[in-house]
Amino acid sequence: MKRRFALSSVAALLAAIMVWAVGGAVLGTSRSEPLHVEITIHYSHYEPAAFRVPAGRPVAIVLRNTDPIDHEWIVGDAALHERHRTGTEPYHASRPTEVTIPALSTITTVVTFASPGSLQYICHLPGHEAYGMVGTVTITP
Ligand SMILES: [Cu+2]
Repeated sequence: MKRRFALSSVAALLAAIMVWAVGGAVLGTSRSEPLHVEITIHYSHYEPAAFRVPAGRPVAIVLRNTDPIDHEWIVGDAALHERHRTGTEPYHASRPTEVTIPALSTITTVVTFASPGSLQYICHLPGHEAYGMVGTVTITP
C-alpha cells in the first residue's frame, strides 16, 4: 500500500514537471518587461496548444502562420467563443485578444490576462475548430 502511494506521488510529480515544461515557452524576467510566447500555426494546428502565464502582466504573443491560408487566434471564455461560432465578423484587427493572421505571416499581439483561470484560444474560421485549432492558456495567480 505504501509502495503504491509512492508510485502515484512520482506520477503526480512527473505530471507537474510536464505542465511546467509546457509553461517553459514563456520567457522574460523583469517585472516591467512583457513576457514572450511564440505560437506557430502549422497544418491548422497551434503549437504549443497550451501555455501558462501569470495574471496581470503583459504577454507579447507572437503568432507565426506557416500555412498558405488565413487563421485566427481568438482567446476568451466559453461565452465569447460561442458568440464567435455564430458570428459574422470576417476580419479581426481591433482587439488584442482577437487576431487574424494572414497566410504566411507573423502577427504580434500584447495581452494582459487580468485574473487567474483557464481560457481557450480558437480559430473560428469555418471548420478549423472542429479540425483541432484549439488551445488553452492557463493564467496563474
Ligand atoms: Cu484557422
